Amino acid sequence: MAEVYKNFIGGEWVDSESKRTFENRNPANWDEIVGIFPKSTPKDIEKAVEAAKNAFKFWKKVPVPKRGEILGRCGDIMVERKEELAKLETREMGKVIKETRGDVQEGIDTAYYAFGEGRRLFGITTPSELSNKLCYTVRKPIGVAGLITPWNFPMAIPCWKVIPALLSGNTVVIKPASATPATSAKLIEILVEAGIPEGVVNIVHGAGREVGEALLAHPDIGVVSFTGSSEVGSRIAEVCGKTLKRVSLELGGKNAQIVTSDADLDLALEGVLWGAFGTTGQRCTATSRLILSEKVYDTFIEMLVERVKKIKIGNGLDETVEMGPVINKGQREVIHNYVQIGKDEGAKLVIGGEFYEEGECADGWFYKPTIFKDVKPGMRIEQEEIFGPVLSIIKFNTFEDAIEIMNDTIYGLSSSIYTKNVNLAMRAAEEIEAGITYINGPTIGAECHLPFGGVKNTGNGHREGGLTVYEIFTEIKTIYVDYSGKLQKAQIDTSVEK
Ligand code: UN1
Repeated sequence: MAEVYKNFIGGEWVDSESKRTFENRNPANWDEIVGIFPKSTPKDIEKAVEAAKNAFKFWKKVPVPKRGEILGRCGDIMVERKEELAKLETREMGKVIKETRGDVQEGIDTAYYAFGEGRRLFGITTPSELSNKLCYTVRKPIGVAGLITPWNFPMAIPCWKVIPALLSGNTVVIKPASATPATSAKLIEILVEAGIPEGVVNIVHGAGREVGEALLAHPDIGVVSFTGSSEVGSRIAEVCGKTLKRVSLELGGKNAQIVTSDADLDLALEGVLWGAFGTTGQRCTATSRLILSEKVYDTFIEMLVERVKKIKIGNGLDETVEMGPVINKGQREVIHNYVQIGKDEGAKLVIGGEFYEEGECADGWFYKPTIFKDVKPGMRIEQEEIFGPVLSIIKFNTFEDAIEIMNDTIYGLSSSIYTKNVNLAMRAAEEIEAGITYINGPTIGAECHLPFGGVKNTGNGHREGGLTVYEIFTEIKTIYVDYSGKLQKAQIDTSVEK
């Protein structure tokens, strides 16, 4: 039975003023309706922002460790409800249950990290150039945060944004992806149960074009955080630029794994399988390219294809299934279209490249794990983000070539190298242009207490996660305290008194 959800505005669960609704469905079984949600309008956004603006007046004054305690309790509740949340997430997003447990765990980690950070949130103290004067900085909240989240991590990414925004003392209006709104609604429920006061957190469901735009454009929103495509990100930056809002963007990727000839090939194989086909390739951090040494090219591809043939595909609620469907029909068409482009460009399709016409997998948006070899640098399948289970293999000769292929993209989120040669590993860490480099690990698997984000068109210079996320959600205030009892003039009183 489909559950009916509402918006949460000013401490109350309410319908949209439009009275209209939309539904979301299970991508593994399109007949199954997961939930029914309010189809909101800019008027609902208006109300949510107003509630958040009022709540900001007191929330900003709550001591940070107290805010942290509430967020810690949110982590506790998520621990208790982990299994139920993971199941719901698999139903609405499609990824396999082991992965949705991981997604919820990332939310829990983020909550506990914030709980600890609530007792730090450090500023700096530094000497003054004048005597008897103290200089220090504190972190202040910005105001109302407008958060727009994607469908591929329906729990982790909302947590990455909502939790540090709240710890910092901001109030929040979140618009989750309309493909996966149920998990985010549960997060709000949990925050309320944990003790977040009314108005501090608000959720408005609906389409990006209608409610997302209204949120961005609202003059009372102080900071926007968005994860999604570079195309939408650029539009968001434009809208936010007009009203000089701070905006943090986490956008596309075309991540690659290099495998050198001396690498542990079995390990590299496990890495690329997990990186390329985990989450059905629908991560910003997914391994979309494999840059393979010519010395191991044929052997490694043979090993890879043998293993890919054995990947069990199906409904992610089955514990034995390794790969679920893609999110919806539209996305499957995008993927299939790229496969056609790859063929037309002259890349060699070695496995996959089709969807299921019959059997259980025909009930949802499944796509076979797909590998192209002999992909040449510059081909569209080598350059453009596909966001699906498609891996492009490119051959390299020298290490320098491998790095050049790796870096020749407009994106720069994640990257990986498998090698036993410590010099090559360290050179890769130094020379790869990306926000994240893994040595002997796949391109996926970021931990919540480390900075997350990328260079070039992957974003606009911010980093979520770790301490760096607090740069996004706080303003720094510099405080000078002169306890000399006299007027001291900086830059003017330059003499050193005895
Ligand atoms: C994303 O791909 O949008 O590192 C986020 C990872 C996850 C987060 C990915 N922890 O793959």
